[in-house]
Amino acid sequence: MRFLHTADWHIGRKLYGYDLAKEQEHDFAQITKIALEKKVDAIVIAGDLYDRALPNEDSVNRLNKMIVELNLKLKKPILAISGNHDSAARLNTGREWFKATQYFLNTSIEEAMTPVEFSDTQFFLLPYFQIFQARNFFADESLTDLTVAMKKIIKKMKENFAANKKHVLVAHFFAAGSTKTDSETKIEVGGLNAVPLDLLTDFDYVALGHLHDVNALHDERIKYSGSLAKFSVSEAETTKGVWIVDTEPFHSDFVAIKPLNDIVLLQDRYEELISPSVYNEVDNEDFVAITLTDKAVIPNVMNNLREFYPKIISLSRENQIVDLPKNEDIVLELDPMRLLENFFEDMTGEKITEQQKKWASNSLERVIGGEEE
Ligand SMILES: [Mn+2]
Repeated sequence: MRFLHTADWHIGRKLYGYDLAKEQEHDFAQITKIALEKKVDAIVIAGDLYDRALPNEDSVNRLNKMIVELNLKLKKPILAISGNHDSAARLNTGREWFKATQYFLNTSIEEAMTPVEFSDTQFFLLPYFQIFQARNFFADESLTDLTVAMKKIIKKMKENFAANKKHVLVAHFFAAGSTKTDSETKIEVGGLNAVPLDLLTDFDYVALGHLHDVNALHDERIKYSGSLAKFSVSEAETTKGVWIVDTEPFHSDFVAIKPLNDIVLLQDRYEELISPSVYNEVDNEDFVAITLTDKAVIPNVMNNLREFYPKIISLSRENQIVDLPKNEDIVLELDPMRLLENFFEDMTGEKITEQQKKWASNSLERVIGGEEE
């Protein structure tokens, strides 16, 4: 069979305060086109459908429209899992009747043990999970290590392997040896560590979500599709797209999608940046990240540059940050425990104790499920 592998749509995501709704719809339209042109039998979405656990109404409407388009109008089966940004419980609502139209959406470890079968392939849809969920599933209090948990999960999946079928794992985690970009996990507390690749060799293909760069990992059978759109300046030069995977004979092809509005990196002197030969080359709708090479002070530099580049998402000097657009993402990208420690010290003048840290870390573990990358 042939399927399309995508992930990390993050519907509702903002790029440094700019709404990405139009960009995401444009990218989705291309995915739809690729699915039709390549005549895929199914669409795999490897987690992080939404950007947050409580998406706003607009985001819910937009994702629903996309699923309706693929699943109801084009009649493409969908195989999906919840990622760490999604609320598993919320996505799970409707799971039973989604199945009626071949929209398979798993949000728990237990559901992942029963494969979804299509022609020659069994799909094991393993959502993002936290270690306490593995502890509960196996009723094993001693289970504190991700590698051990993954070993047990895969062992249990293999009990359901049909010998005459191909086996595809769909999952949302950080695979060992992968490289991260700035728009990914900054919150490690309570989250999962790296999964060793040698645990995954029993699968014919592993369709991963979580990391946003398709080049985060280079492995013939274990792949990240990367995110739907570019979500940080560090992804400016990456290519977005989807994998088209054939199970027999095995073959995979990356098909690129072209962004509606790209992230443009500019590094130059101020005088150059405000000359027509430079700014005329940049589309007004593109997001621009500027590095100034000047040493002198330039009064009102951000406002002046905005006349030529309306959508500046970052402005820095070669060696130091001068100014940044208002950006709620920046604080969120700091490690939350570090933020708390700093805050505690600022407020009380004392260092936080180990006991307090443990309490805070446990509380955080319970709430961050939907707030990481
Ligand atoms: Mn993600």
